[in-house]
Amino acid sequence: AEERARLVDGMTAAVLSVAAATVLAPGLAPVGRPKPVHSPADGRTLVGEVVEADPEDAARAVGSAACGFEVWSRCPVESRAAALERAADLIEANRDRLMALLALEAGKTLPDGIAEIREAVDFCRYYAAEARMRFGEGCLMPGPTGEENRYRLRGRGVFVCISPWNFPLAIFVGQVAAALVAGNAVVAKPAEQTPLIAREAVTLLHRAGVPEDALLFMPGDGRVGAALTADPRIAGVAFTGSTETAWAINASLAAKRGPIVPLIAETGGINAMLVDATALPEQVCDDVVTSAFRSAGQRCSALRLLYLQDDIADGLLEMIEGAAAELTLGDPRDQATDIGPVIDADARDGILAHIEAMAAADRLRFAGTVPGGDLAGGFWVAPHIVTLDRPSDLTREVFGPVLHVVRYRAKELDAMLEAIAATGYGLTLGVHSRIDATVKQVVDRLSVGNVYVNRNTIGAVVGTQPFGGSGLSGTGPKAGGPAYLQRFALEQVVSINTAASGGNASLLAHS
Ligand code: UN1
Repeated sequence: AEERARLVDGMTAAVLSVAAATVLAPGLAPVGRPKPVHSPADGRTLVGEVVEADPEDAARAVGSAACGFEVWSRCPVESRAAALERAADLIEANRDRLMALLALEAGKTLPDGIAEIREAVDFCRYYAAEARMRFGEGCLMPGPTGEENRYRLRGRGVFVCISPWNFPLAIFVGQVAAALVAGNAVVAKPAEQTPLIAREAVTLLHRAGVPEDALLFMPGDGRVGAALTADPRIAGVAFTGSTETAWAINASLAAKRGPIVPLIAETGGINAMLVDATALPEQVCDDVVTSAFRSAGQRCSALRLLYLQDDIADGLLEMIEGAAAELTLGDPRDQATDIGPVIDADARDGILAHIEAMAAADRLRFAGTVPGGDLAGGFWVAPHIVTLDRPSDLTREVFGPVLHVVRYRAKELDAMLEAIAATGYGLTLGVHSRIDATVKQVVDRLSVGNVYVNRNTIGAVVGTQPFGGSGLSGTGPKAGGPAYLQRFALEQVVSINTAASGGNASLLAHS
């Protein structure tokens, strides 16, 4: 217990006095009143302060970034990639401080914190390697003698990156790193709930060699994001968050500007897992608990709707409830903690309202317990299991540790697949079956971005399991995959009459 207390105190001391200020232009001191940021675990530990941006300052940030773009886009791809690799090294070197911030500001458990830092580092290194292969002088296309045709990728201009609070380091860094290495300048707007971690990432990227005017920082609420995406000078938007916000950004891009710019959106899901009677019960139990309850269900990849074949449903549900009852909710800095708080009071109230509605309809089957004592003022939602008659009873994504269970008979499999397709979402899907034909039938029927067979449905690995969905779940391309950088880039083909030119390939060298 003493060791535990020392660890907790040490982590708190490591980050106190952190400040996140708007960066609208290099060297410009922020104005505005600092706002305190408190830990979601107890609602009162002061993590640091943020000076938020004024939406009216969006134009200035985009203007600074437009100047930054002129220089940054002309840097050889090798120096942009090298800057990302230095940023990866710096993130690793600052691991303890970042872990502490992830626990304190975002309520992340230690295993989730470690995984998130790993993912941020992987994004930097992966996109650096991808950029070296795909950008630069470009590739020669086949063509007649006397002519050189070169296809190349370049930055587009100023990208706006809007990131979520549930991966405040990994997704923030992933979006920004991709946009930067492709040759764009970036105005980054972190989630309102997690500006301090994002500010640390910006500081490390600047220290790694990204010029200050190639990466501007505008913490604040949705009005800041709306002002940025309405600016006619921006060249694209990368967004991860709710489907509703992606919809609004899309509408704003369409309405407010003539030229079409890309929107790279990664949004929500009503993610399902199908379990048939041939599945291995222990494996299913472990994977369901991990997918539905770990990270307090605050992942867009998390499991929401579990389909159990009725022959095995009772036994499995008992096992799952037993395992859920073993989970410890508590201080995210404590090694014994499995699940931390949800992000804020609004999140908690929304999830609890859903649970209450389910309880009123007599659907509640299991409820875990929340911590009290020092943590009573935090934002806690215990794991819950509810049963539904029909999958269509769940019409929206509930972003918390609530598992909805539907039973099906073997002959209803097709109808269940139709029901999953009918949600319109397509992010993650789990299948537990030892019949190959069933797995194939499920995988082929559904247009889901990431399908997991006989395993859990979270924690996609950069470069190995590119991540992202279709339909209401996002536009693609998948983050951490080979198509991602291209969407941040402008394609250009340069056709040269070599006989009438001074040289050939050297014309485009160093671009
Ligand atoms: C998100 O939750 O916003 O696979 C997306 C996973 C994560 C999900 C990130 N990469 O669990």
